[in-house]
Amino acid sequence: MILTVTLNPAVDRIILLDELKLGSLNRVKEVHDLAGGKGINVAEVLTKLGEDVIALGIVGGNNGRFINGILEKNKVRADFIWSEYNSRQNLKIKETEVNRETEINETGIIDPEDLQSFTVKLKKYLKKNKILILSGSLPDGVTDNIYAELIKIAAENDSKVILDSSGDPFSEGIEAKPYLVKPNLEELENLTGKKIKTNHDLIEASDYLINKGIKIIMVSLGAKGSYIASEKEIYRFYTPSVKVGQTTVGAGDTMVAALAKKLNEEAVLKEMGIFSSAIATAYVKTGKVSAINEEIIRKITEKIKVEKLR
Ligand code: TA6
Repeated sequence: MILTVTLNPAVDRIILLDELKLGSLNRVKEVHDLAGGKGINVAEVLTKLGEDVIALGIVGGNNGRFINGILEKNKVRADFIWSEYNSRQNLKIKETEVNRETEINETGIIDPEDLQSFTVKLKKYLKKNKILILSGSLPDGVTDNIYAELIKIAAENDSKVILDSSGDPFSEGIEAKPYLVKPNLEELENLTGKKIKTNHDLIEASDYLINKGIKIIMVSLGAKGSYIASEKEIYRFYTPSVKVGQTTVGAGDTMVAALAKKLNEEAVLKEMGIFSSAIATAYVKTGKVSAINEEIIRKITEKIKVEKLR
């Protein structure tokens, strides 16, 4: 079974309006509330892909009950630690007239005791489950080295970790040598301190991480496709351009889910890269996980151009 960890889950409140007028009264056209937070989104995609997965993390309050209820309704297995604090709410403001999306993500907060209870539970799950996905930001109440600590615990249990985060939690996590990381371009530039404009820059940046002990790096390049690297092989994928169905927010989570599925199947690097690129493109095209099906994935896969760089 694959484990996902969301230390900072969220109710994603999607607000649609014509155009946001700052400092004025805005009448909302539509509101949708979703269970969110990166690891939770990954668990939803893995469930849709038919994988055995369980969403772990720390939730609380009415927002926590909402998140847990949505997962139950969508038959996504979860086993959360319950905090006294209400889980956060993240806003996604979609301006339909100007085709713009703004994310306003709350910080979130948990109690240090919640983290201790979570770690005890995680250790029990790691005895039998060997793929662990650590995904998303950290709430207040958690230090930036938590991902590094959880990666060390996973290593003691011979579990492979996929890390998808940003900032200090991500850079500190990388020092603990997770098996696979999935930075976007900006996160990769922040890690290496260098601008990335060419395939050569991408190779240099991924080798920087490989030399730190990371086995696989998958970089999402948005509309420019994606890139996957290991010590032995590197591929660049050029995905077909698609009209954005609803949003690009969450495409990275679908890519992580697809990588975990292929890692679990012990697929070769090229297949991991093609499948995860196709899934992320399918998500952008359809706008929701529930609309992704084998036919869409097959059609997109056929149009992906592959460039072998090593
Ligand atoms: O990628 C989409 C998403 O998981 C949304 O659910 C939204 O809640 C956000 O990302 C959370 O990301 P963060 O980095 O704030 O944990």
